[in-house]
Amino acid sequence: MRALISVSDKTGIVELAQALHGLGVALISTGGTAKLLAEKGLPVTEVADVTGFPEMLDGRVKTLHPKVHGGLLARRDLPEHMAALKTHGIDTIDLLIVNLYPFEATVAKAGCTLEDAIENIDIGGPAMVRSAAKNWKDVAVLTDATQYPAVIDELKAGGQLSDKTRFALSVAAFNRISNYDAAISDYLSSIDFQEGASVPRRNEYPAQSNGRFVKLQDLRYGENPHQSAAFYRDLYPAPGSLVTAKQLQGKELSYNNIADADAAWECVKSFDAPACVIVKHANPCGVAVGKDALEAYSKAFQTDPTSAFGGIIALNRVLDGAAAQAISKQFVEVLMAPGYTPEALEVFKAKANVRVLEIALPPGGPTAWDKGLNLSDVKRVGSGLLIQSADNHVLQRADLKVVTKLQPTEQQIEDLLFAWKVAKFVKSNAIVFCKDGMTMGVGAGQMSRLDSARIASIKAGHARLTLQGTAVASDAFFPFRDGLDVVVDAGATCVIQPGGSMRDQEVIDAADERGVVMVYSGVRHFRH
Ligand code: 93A
Repeated sequence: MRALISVSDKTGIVELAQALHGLGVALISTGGTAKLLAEKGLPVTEVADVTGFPEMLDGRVKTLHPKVHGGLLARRDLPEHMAALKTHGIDTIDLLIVNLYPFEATVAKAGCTLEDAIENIDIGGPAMVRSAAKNWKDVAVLTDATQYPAVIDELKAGGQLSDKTRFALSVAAFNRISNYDAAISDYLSSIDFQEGASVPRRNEYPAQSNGRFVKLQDLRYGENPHQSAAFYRDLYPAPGSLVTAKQLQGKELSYNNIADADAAWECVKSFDAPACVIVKHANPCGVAVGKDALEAYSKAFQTDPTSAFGGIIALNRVLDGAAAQAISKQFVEVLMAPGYTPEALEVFKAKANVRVLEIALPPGGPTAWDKGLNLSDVKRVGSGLLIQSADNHVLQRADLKVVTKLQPTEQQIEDLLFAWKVAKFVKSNAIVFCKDGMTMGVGAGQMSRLDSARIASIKAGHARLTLQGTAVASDAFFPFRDGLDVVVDAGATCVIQPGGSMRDQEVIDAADERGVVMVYSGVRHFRH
């Protein structure tokens, strides 16, 4: 039996080589590894003596030779293969022990130059590993020091390795190569290339992350207890995204907690002013801005105190003691904020179950942070995937087009922009009544826009809020005038909607007839 040993990480290699030698295995090795083994008194043949070629190009070409790959790839059960080996004077290699140039560790070091990274891309090692792993029926390949003891034990016990062991080693080898290649591709994708820069500038959040995910945790169960689930994050998460959160206290997050927390966080971080968002079943049931966290929360809570029970609450300001006191009066599942004062943390210490998350807000403010990031939104359908870019459209004041005779007041424009911002985070069909920086009624997730409008006003009634003088946002156009009539009947005096219906004129005429303002956003925000 012949073994080829070529390792960068020499951990445990001497012991392994000694054991193999004791079993009568002949050893072949590359420069550095051969030197170490020879120093330990082991008989070892240099690969250069096997190939008849010196290691060249600074070691870039050491083992890339038919005498190596022929010895690894030949099928022992095919006489033609064995005859070809004989013709070309090639001996079989039955055991391959390789670990690769430390690419991952090299690029993890601060100040790593591009040149250093490139030199640490192993070519010959993975090539041999692939050859051996492909020919697993005849060749065993070891790619990690943790595999050495069991292989030695098995060889000592029976003189050879089982098919099962060789197959498992082959699978592990291909997994290693796949991770290695992904690390190279991820590193190179992260580089913001600049001529002449030896230490490359790296984009912390490269657009390209190979769709790779890192498991954060197994979850107790999925949306329902009979479903299993786990939580993964992107290899390079977007700054300020939920996966970057630190849990300061409370019970373990559940699948539904995480889904709702994401909705609340995405919504609250779209506001500049101090804001609070309360989410239940993936929909905001209260959103408000205020002079501080306390006022924002108090207003958001007023929208729908019934639904807020057991809600997920997100704020875009450091939570202070006063706001914490107010929030602690209600049953809250998850609390999210960019920070907490010691007083606020003290308040929640007494409520050990409340999951308190701290998440840094993304740099650059609500409208800047996700630009240039290739964020995508993924939905599983049957055995397929639907992938789209994230809905990161931010409506500007200048985008508004007034279509009615009546012009909006300054206050109405403010309310309309606020309502539009919220509607983007409400499941379709979304109808959102707002006034003075707070939601007054939210109609979500109905199959008919009319029903969403009716539900929003019913809910306002339950919360004893008057809809007189409110602004309404509709996430998609009104196909008929009836939807507009419902919101105006409820008290709305201005409406924002995308426009674009065949019956736009009918709806504009209705708005003029009812004496309300209507503006077009020109964009739609379906959310399903
Ligand atoms: O530079 S390489 O890509 N070219 C090769 O032909 C080659 N063969 C083995 N790197 C190559 N190796 C790698 O050298 C192995 O994967 C291992 O990591 C390392 C061992 O070198 P040494 O025995 O000289 O320390």
